[in-house]
Amino acid sequence: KFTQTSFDLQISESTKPGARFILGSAHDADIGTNSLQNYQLNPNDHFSLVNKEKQDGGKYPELVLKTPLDREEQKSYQLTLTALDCGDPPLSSTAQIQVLVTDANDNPPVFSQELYRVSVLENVLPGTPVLRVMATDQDEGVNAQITFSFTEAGQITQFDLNSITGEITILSRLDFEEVKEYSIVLEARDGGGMIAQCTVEIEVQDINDNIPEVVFQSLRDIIMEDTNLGTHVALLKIRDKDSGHNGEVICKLEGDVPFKIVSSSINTYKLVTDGILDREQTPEYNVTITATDRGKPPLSSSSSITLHIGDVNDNPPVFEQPSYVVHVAENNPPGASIAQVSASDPDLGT
Ligand SMILES: [Ca+2]
Ligand SMILES: [Ca+2]
Ligand SMILES: [Ca+2]
Ligand SMILES: [Ca+2]
Repeated sequence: KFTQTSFDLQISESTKPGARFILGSAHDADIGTNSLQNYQLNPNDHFSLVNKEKQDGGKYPELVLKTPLDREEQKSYQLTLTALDCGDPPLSSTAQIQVLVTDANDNPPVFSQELYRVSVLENVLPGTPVLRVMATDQDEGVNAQITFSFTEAGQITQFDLNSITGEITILSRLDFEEVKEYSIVLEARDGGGMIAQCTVEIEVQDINDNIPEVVFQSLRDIIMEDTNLGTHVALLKIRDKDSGHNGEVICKLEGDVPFKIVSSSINTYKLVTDGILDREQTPEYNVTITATDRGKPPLSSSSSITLHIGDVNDNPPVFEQPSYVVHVAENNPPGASIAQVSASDPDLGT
């Protein structure tokens, strides 16, 4: 008879094969061959039994681990221990051995993906969630408790990571014109110190947040009024820091002026004369160029210059009257004024 009918054993899954565990012995009231001879264990893959003898001849069983345990595969075993005597017929009694496999931290956390990719608009507000990484750990308890962190936390200023949930949020404003993509290495660490890493790639998407600019270059201060048609007056440079359609700019000359713009290379236009200039009629022109990008919605800006028309002597002097009739009395003293004529000239200067 066993002194107890069941045994509870706790064996760590990290226990090496060959390890022995002492079990309680049974008592047999008989003596000789009828007394207790042997212990047996039901056949199983992981455990075997050795019969040990005490100094006083009493026998006791030792449970031996044959092959490694894995709590993640099977966390308990029910074994049956049988004690036999050598009587005829042999008598036996049984006891249950309940083996509970305790956890060892033998599994690192595992991310649901090695690489996470996400894209966000450059104008997302701080606090906006971007992505959530996930990791699992097959162990239990503290050995499966995961905390997340950035591997190079000191260098990451744009994003925040919740160490418990794995959620990444925007910490400060992004700018596509400055950084188009972030590649961040993340770490998951379990309570036993095992680590896994994953990479998060955050692609920043352009939005139309830059107004196109018009800059006048190589401007002539004065354009002579006899300048030939098609003469180059100024150079225009267009700038828009956005990309794609958001940075594609259409230029337009406003109003009815004797000039036109001609595209000369990408984002460069020439302002050329395109009509008759007449200083005497229009001494200066205000030329306004509007640049509009192709974003949705489009952004635009205007820039103006004043062009001064230079004088050319293209007008003869003109008398006020085509002919003058003067009546002069006789016997005038020499030198007396007899009449006044006047002429004017619309040109400038002398
Ligand atoms: Ca673990
Ligand atoms: Ca484990
Ligand atoms: Ca733009
Ligand atoms: Ca932009």
